Amino acid sequence: MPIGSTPPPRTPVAPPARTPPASPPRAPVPPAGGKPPAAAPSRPHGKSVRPASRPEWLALKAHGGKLMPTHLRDLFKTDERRGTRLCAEAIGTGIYLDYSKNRVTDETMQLLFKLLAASEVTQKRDAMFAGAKINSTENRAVGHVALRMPKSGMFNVDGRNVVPEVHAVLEQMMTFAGKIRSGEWRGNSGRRIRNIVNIGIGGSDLGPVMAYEALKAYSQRELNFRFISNVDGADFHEVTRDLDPGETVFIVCSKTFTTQETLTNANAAKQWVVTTMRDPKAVARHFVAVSSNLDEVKKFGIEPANMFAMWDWVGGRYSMDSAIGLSTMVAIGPENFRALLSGFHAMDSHFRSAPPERNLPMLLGMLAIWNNNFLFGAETVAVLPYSNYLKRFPAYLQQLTMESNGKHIDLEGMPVAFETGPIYWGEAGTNGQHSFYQLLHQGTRLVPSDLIGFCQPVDGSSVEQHDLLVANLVAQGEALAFGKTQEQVIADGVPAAMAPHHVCDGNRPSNTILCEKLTPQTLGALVALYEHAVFVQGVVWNIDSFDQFGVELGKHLAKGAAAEIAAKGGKSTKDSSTSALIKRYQRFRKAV
Ligand code: G6Q
Repeated sequence: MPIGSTPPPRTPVAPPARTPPASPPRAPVPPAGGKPPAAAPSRPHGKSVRPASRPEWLALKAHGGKLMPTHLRDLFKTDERRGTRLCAEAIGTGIYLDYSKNRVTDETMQLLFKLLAASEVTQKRDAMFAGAKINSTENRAVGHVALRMPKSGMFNVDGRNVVPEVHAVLEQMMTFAGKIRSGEWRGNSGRRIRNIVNIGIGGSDLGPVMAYEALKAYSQRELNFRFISNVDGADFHEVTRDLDPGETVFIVCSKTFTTQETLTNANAAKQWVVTTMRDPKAVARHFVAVSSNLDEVKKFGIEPANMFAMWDWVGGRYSMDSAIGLSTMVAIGPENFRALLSGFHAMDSHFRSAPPERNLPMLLGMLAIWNNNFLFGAETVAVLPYSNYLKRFPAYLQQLTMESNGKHIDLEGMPVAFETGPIYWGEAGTNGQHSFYQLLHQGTRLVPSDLIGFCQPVDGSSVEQHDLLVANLVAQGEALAFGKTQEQVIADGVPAAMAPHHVCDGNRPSNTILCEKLTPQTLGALVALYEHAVFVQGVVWNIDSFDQFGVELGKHLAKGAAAEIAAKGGKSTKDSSTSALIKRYQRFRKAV
């Protein structure tokens, strides 16, 4: 069967979307612990309609059903210009999005834009940029966009423009970064600093690690950058085992400065420095902090002058461009860090001004909703960057997307009646091609993919080698969309009996994000693209993308478990499984 013809009837696409029962008016979900429901959070944007009851949502549901049998081969065959029409560029960011390999028609896009309008995405976007407390469950403004505003920018939190404070911290960061990079900042024994170790976890780790890896080619190579996040002592041990504390500065990144893992590792580092250097005063020259909690920072022994402020209106997973990015600035230098911020800001401006049909975050966000809620019920999204420098980008995006939109309760405190945030995962291409791509091409599950690539290499790799990398990227998009028909397989000489094993059905959607070059500016724009796409999805689903109470439950229970492990005997307050595991652990730990 030639490419473009109707797919065989047995096309193994995704299982039908899980459709939760239609939602009659439901009572708000009571909080754990049987306490009476808290008062409904105040909503800054008036009353909302439940998303799945909107006529625009229902129209998309019906349209999705009709489009289900359509193959991308047919869509491309009937519109020769599809590949140049269904794409958009964010001018000034170097980012181009080709979304033509999604199973969408012009009608689909129109219906998605109608849902976007009915969900008041632009109004809520404007409310975010105006400093409204759109994180309503925590009654907080969502101000990461203020972190990259120029000095003349305006972002009011509780009636105060915070942009001057942002720039004051940036100046402080630049002074520190300059001193480390030039060698002016000396360790306690007068030695030059060669190692910078970031201690933090979650939003205080994933952004810095990803940015360092992504922009390594721009970094000052004689400086060593390392990252400690896990409370597993192995992380601290392996990171520090070959370092000289006299040449090492620790950046303790913790917005709250109460996070168990970070404080445990910071204390281990302090003990290591003080013991090895035999001087408690060494802390002053070997530790700086990024936090919003001055009291705890002082208690730890770090001088207030060596603390870089952040604010409660910046969420951890949205903070890589705040002082949490101090290690990034030391690595790539103040000028490159400014370029990173300008990339973020360029995408912010694009998000605020481009019409939906040319607005990259809106397109990416609405297409994710289409695949997730209407066409396939796709449960995951594969992020496939064709750049080895972006190998930590999937992990970074996992937190951004899943911590933001992994919610089942809406802004009214009611369970949602549809799937929300999909599972994000991925790996740098071409490595993934030789492992899990098999499932993408021939598995029973349907996995939409974001293929990310760059037109120019940043390192010393040859043009030929880079051409090969990009050839693989475009070939994968092609293979996912069009597959290989039975006729093609047989024409290649495969015996008819074996042909089914060789057939790739195709019709698997992908976005291709093709950027000019991986520069600090492009990285900023790319991250902001996903930040805003996540925002768009959260608004349409009517959930709070900026809280993370699920994460906090784990933090709380770990404290109780640690107390039971440390206690000698006594009655367990845990369930029989947890308590038996703790007892078994205590028995064997003692034996060791
Ligand atoms: C991010 C989350 C979470 C947070 C970490 C670290 O949005 O809130 O990942 O970043 O728990 O918190 P601290 O920075 O307060 O240590």
